[in-house]
Amino acid sequence: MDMTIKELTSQKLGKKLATIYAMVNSVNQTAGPTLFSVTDGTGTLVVKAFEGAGIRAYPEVDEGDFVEILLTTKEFNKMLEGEAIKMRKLDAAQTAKAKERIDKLQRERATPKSVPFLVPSKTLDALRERFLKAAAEIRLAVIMNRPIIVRHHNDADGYSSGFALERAILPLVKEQHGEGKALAMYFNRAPSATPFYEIEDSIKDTAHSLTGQARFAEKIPLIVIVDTGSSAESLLAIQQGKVHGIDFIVVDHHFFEEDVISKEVLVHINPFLVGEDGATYSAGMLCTELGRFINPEIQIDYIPAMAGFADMIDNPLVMDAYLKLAEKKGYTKQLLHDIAAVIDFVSTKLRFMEAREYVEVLFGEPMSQQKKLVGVLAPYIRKLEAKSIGVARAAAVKEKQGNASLQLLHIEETFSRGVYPKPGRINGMLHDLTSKSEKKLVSAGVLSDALTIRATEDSGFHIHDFIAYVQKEVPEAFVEGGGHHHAGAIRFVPSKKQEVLKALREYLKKLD
Ligand SMILES: [Mn+2]
Repeated sequence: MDMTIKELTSQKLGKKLATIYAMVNSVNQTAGPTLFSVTDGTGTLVVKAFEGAGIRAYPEVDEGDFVEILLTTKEFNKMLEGEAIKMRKLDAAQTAKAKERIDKLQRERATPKSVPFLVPSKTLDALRERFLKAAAEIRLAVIMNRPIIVRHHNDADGYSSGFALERAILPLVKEQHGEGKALAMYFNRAPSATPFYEIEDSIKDTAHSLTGQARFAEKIPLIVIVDTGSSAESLLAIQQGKVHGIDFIVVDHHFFEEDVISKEVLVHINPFLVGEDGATYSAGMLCTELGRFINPEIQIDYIPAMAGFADMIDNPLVMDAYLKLAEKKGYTKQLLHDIAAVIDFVSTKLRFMEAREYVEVLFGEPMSQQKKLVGVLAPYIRKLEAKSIGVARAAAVKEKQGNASLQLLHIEETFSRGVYPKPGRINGMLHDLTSKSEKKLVSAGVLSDALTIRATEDSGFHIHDFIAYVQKEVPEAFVEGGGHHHAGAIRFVPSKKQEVLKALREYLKKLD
């Protein structure tokens, strides 16, 4: 009886025989039988064939071939497995027909349903086509047994973005491959230490994938970069991955000077690409909306509000609407702020670990555990924050540059190494406090090879103008950086620190 894999897995075949027509994804020789992983567009099935212990069955059938298999099925480790009675390679004409049918079925299955956004927003409306395309590519990767790697910024918004996609994608992987090992093999989420996709991460991701391909016939992955990736700093790392066949999707909300990324990736989502402001939409908000296109079943409505608070998103109407959704799930504004602080704190401890199960607790699975964790850690974190604020206030140096007030905080001279909060957050908290009484304020946390900067709206400070200025005035400092207009960071050659600070003072004088 001719059957599809979906029919096989949804009905019990018992002792009866069935025939399927499928493409071979991979062939693995074990010490016992040969394992053929096959797909027919409706699903994937591992089919065992036994010729003798460790002897390759059907040696004429290889990866990429189309076959007719007469088989029985049985359950193995909670997963349905086929046992081949007979396998035959299809001829050229049959292969062409089968390929066309499978391609069509896979594309159809990959096409996402167009769901309404959680909140009304013209930014989201302008990005709708990109959301649909990204969701289709991600769904197709799952259907084609392609591993997916999500790389995210290592702060609360970045984690929210990565987790939202994890919640959307994992159930699809489970449906495709069953539980167990597959969940680790076909989906991976990991934080990036830098606020861009760096060449080191790119080389490691690639090396890992090539090993998987050589040893286990894994496919080359689709990498989704979130809460980072839009700026030119990620270009080399993306191009490096593409050399090896990796495809990329970027979901970001940070400003970029020039769009050099779109032409390199399958889909690029960023409010700035459609004339909107990325400071009004965080990556966690965007990824939650994208997650709903990938998998409309997900229940993560509280994430956008938390991610928005974490990134201090300036968009009152949209934030109110997201907060209402979170409140319906039992999350108050205070609790969301506390969760964001706990995620930020934990991210500094986990560093490069994926920590899937721990992150699930952080995000409220279950919510009772999340609340307990916040109850233990949030007071401790607030104490650390209060201490750093006290230390920072005493150590900060203020100077007048033109009409602007410059507040300098020398991080390394003031704080122990690796102290929490991170320099960017300490500088941000100090800035928020000082700006209550000071107009035209620019606050800079100074490190030996970096500045983290916050500025008030009325200061006229613009991180990208400043970067252009210092690049022109002190070219030998090799300044790079980015961020939002009034919040950002730059890095430079350590020996040019004094020249960079001088350029900052001169830039501020010119703002009048
Ligand atoms: Mn962000």
